[in-house]
Amino acid sequence: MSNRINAKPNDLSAFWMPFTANRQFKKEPRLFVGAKDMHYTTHDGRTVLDGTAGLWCVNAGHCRPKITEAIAQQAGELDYAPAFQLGHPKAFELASRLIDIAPEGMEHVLYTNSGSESVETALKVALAYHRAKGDGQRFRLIGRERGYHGVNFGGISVGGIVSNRKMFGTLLTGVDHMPHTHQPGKNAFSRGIPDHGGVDIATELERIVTLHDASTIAAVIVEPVAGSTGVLIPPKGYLAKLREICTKHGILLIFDEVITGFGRLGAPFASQYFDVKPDIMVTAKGLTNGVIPMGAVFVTAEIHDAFMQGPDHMIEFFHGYTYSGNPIASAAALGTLDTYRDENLLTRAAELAPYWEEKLHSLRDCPNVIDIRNLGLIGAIELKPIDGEPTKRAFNAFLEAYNDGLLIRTTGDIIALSPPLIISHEEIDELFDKLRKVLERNI
Ligand code: PXG
Repeated sequence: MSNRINAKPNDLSAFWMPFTANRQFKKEPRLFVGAKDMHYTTHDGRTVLDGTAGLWCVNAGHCRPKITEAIAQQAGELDYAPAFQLGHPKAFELASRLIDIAPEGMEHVLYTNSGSESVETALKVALAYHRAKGDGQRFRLIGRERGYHGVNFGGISVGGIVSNRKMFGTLLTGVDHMPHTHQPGKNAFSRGIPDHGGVDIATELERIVTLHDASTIAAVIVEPVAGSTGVLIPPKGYLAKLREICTKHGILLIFDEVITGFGRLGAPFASQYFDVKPDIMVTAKGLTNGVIPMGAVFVTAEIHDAFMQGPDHMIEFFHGYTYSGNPIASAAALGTLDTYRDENLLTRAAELAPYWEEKLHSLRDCPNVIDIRNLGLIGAIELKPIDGEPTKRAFNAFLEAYNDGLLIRTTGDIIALSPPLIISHEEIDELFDKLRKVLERNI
């Protein structure tokens, strides 16, 4: 208690920051104090071009009026309504609006507060669906190497990132992993969808099915494009083949569209972009433009209807959150959908993609660049690691870019780019000019 008296507003020590090199950060803090459209303002008064839409979420750009007004209005009208056994109009309106833009076949929406919770919700729906159908022996969940599905126990269990898993014990049992789709030997510097290996890599799922028997497998979960582990674009035919194998064996296919959802590839969802339909779709981030925490899980009528049995007064699915469909989050999401609709943002990435691709791949001649990949308004530049110091080269690039007024993301020695979907051609030029200058310093 006595410490409180000494608490200073600018003391950085109390906040243990997420996924951050805390000691480095606190020696040399980077704080944002404002944002508008494509730019952040830093605590030392500089402007930074947002090359990553925050953390892949601010798809409509920053501080957009329809969203901020919707939030302010809702906060003064109905701040909170209990989520269980009661409701409020905007949560229903939002679900209908979401179904309107969702891939055909998605008919119902469950709300969460983050991508991680959306993943847990999807996995639980999958297990409970099979059980509701009398197929409760289907308990296995299949993920993929280099998959990222958030940080909760289900998500790290099906995820495939060793540093996110190794500290946390036994995780979920009954989980297996498919191989990742990254084949730099064959597909380096592919423009858009890589040509090689898609069907063969997907067919590895058959091997896993043979090992465990299809009758024990509930669901397969993948990101249509793996984002966090460095933008791994699925090679031609991969997702369609996964769909075919899952359908053949009665296994549910879950698409984790936390990054690919809400226009990132040039269609509302990756499912539409690739023309492959999942049974369950996981979203968050762009749902509210990142402004208020919220996620949504989409399911087919078949899945939903399997739960609708027993007496009417009984709860059908024992799952949900205090903040499921929170009024202010729902209002923020509606303001976001209005903005996307009015500015055609859910398809804008398709128009920008050729220019984006050209500019991105023009960095091929920069020092230490060993691969470049892209799809929609996503790009990645893979750098040759510094001998004995993996991740340092990309982290240096991040720091230098930040000092030069450009926000990029790095993972391992990969630079990931995913700007707001409102970016102009001139801002794309500026982004790549700044990045070229950083890379040419041979960091
Ligand atoms: N699934 C996917 C595919 C994600 O990308 C999550 C689930 C979890 O979402 P929450 O809202 O619980 O964080 C994510 C999150 C990065 C980066 O730079 C990516 C994420 C989060 C933070 C940084 O790659 N993805």
